[in-house]
Amino acid sequence: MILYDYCRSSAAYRVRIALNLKQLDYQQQSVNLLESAHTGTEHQKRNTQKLVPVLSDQGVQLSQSLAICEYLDEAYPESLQLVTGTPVERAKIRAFAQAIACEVHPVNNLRVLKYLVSKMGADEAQKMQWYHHWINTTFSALEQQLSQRSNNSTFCFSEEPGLAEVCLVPQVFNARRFKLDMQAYPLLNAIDQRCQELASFTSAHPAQQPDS
Ligand SMILES: N[C@@H](CCC(=O)N[C@@H](CS)C(=O)NCC(=O)O)C(=O)O
Repeated sequence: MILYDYCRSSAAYRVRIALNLKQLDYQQQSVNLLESAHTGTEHQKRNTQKLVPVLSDQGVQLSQSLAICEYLDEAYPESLQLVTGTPVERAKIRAFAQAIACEVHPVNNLRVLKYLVSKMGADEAQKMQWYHHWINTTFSALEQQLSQRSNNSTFCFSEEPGLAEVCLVPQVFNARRFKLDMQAYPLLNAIDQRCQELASFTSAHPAQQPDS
């Protein structure tokens, strides 16, 4: 498997964690977003959306980090499953993951921030305000959701990390990078800290990547 990624891409960070949790071997090929390598013809052949990550497996190139994670669960069912439990439990895990991947991340993505500054005239303070607003909106909801859990599980929904943490940890990394105070979210923060004790997460960290 080849993962086309970039160290600070949080969507690629998700897939690195997923591959590590599932103990699947993969090679990495860097697509440098800061040098706009993702907009070049080579990467466009891999993904017409010109985004990372792309996972190449069995001769096929797959895009969209959540689709890739679900693919890995289906194609490699013998290794740890990222989405587990009853249909209701699985729906809750997916809802948590999608709250981050579909609500926060798209509006805080590099190209959106660039557009805000270059086309809408936002200054640095306004950009930060925008960034924090969208993280706070979803993190408040997720913190509240976790506080209402009937069990007090070690991770979001169970005793093992899975798709929820695959999405949470990179988003917390981004929040800290943009100087958001995580103290307002004690449950999310604690789960992030627990994940940071696991090799699957630490080796996926942006600072540990060959292109960092
Ligand atoms: N929904 C996509 C998002 C992919 C995405 O936005 N990737 C970012 C890096 S985290 C990217 O390639 N950004 C390039 C840009 O914004 O120009 C996924 O989950 O894979």
